[in-house]
Amino acid sequence: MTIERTLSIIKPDATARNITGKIISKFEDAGLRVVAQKRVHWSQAQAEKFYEVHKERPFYGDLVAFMTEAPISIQVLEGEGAIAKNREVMGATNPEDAAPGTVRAEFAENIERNSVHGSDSAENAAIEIALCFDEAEIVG
Ligand code: IDP
Ligand code: MG
Repeated sequence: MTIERTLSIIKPDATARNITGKIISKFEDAGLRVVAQKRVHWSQAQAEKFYEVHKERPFYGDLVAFMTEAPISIQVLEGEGAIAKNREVMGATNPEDAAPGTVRAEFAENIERNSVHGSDSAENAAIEIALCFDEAEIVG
């Protein structure tokens, strides 16, 4: 296993319920370290750009509206196999399919309002991290 970095977002449904810390605890308990973090309120343009890969999907407009309705917490997580490990801690996209103990099983409201984002590949992790953070903001 190699040390990787991945992009994680705590989504508006979760920040609104004040459970940011509970979610971060799950990452830390799994051996992932927060090496960069900020709380921001995305504009429509920022959300559209981040989710550009999904622009042909039927839920794109709703997803952009959801991601801009309240602040989000964006973090870079670092650790051994961080990309897959983060996805494991997050659980399946649809909370009905998410394994017990995962973030989405415990906290997600539904398939859209599912509390967290995580990069799905090394390539996308690099793209998403560069989109959200300057190199100098990643401090270890
Ligand atoms: P992921 O977040 O597990 O990687 P993706 O398929 O990349 O899932 O979808 C991105 C986000 O779009 C999901 O996390 C969720 O918020 C939303 N989403 C995905 N599928 C649906 C759907 O069928 N209906 C509504 N929203 C969806
Ligand atoms: Mg995805």
